Amino acid sequence: MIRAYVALGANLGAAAATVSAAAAALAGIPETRLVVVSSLYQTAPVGLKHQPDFINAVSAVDTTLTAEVLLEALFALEARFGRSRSVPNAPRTLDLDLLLYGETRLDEPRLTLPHPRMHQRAFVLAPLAEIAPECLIPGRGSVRELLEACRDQRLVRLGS
Ligand code: PH2
Ligand code: MG
Ligand code: MG
Repeated sequence: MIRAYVALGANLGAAAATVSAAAAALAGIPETRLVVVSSLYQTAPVGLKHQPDFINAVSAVDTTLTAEVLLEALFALEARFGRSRSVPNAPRTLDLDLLLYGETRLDEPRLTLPHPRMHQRAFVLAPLAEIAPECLIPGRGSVRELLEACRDQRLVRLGS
């Protein structure tokens, strides 16, 4: 079993309902157990500024799938929740990102682990710190310390 962490984000439509439903749907991925889901957070958009706030959360799962097959399952869930891929960072009904897959470090065209920007993003680090306060990001450091460094990014914890 590998412990993996998945980031969930949405900023179109009923974003909170979508993120909650998608988190629950992680339990339906084969060979995968949903361990815990963080609270929902309302977060200022990072990157493209002029778009609605996001709803973000992070889930922990235990899986015997490979990272690549787990990623495929996440893409399939995005599609099920109506995601259409337009330009990078555009508003979306659902974004699921594989953040961590055990301690794996990987740099492939389709998949980089740890997620290459997670250590700079409060919208990932705050929910991750909530469910895994002792978590270390391979090559980057402790989630707690990294979160301290992005205090300026606006976010509000909504409860789960
Ligand atoms: N996702 C992005 C870009 N910017 N900003 C917030 N607050 N939340 C996100 O999930 C997010 C973002 C690209 O996936
Ligand atoms: Mg993303
Ligand atoms: Mg994505």
